[in-house]
Amino acid sequence: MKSISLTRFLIEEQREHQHLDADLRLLIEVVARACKAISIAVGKGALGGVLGSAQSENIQGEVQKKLDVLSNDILLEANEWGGHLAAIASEEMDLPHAIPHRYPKGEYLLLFDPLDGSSNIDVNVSVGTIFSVLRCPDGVTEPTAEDFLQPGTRQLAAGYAVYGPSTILVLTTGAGVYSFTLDREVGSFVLTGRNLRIPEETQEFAINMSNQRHWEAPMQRYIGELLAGKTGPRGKDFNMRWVASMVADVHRILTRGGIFIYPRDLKDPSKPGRLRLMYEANPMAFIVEQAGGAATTGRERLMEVMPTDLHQRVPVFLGSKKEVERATAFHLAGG
Ligand code: AFP
Repeated sequence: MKSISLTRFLIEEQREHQHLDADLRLLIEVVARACKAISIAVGKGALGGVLGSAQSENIQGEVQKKLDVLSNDILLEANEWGGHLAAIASEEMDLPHAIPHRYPKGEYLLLFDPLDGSSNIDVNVSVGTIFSVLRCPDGVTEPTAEDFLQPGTRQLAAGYAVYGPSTILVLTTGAGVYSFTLDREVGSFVLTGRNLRIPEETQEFAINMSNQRHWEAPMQRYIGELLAGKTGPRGKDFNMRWVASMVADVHRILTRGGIFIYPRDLKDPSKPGRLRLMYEANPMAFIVEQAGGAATTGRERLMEVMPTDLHQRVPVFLGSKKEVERATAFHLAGG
């Protein structure tokens, strides 16, 4: 069978679907090109001098790795001059990045987590890039943080690249989920998965169990049932996986099902969760829903959360529909 490049796929999508115009197509291609550059940097590891800390902190107060900073720079540099964007927001930057005046501006807003799972870089475990695309509100020429505060339902495209044994780009523009594997020799992303579907049921869960003592009662109840296995109320054994790179955990769920949970944590009541709504939760929720799964905060649909802050955190429950619905029902019942 003839291989289909990302470029060809996008051009054909543009012909068939109204929702993909030339600028959005260009945007996705540029992000994919930046992901190739990040993939090369990640792949060089110690030989590229990219491991270790950058000796700086991001807006979240987290120590930045050299690759966090490099990946952010690669994505900014690739995207600011093409004329397709109105502004860019990144998990690694306090405020949105304005498009320099010397370049034309477009109508899209791009958000990204340039290198998700960065605690895994130095130990040679999969990391990734997550991105989301929104439309700049009408009439806004100099977008500020407020202009990005749109619910996930308004996303026009979302995707991630996972830098694992192979580099895979997963993409949705609201018409199903497609995956592309990087052909390293040719330097091109090739379509390798069409209309990906997450099985509705699963026997696998992903959670950081070390936080268990800080969880709310509904979480304790839900996980308790899974851990009880065959002889418990669920009548079956569950397996557990936790990579600690959301991209890798979500990619596994997209491939073979499962539920991913980062719940609210009473360890620090000021933080309603660990993961960022705009850079991690919303794009992954869009992908998961497009693949037939579900994504909630434990209490409401993730993509309907009205953001109040560019860097806000949320609890995340996503993956196989029936499991997410069960965990959510426990939370709504309050026990
Ligand atoms: P970083 O990109 O800041 O390393 O965070 C990764 C992440 O947000 C997400 O990818 C993981 O699921 C989660 O953190 C892992 O968190 P724990 O270290 O608490 O397990």
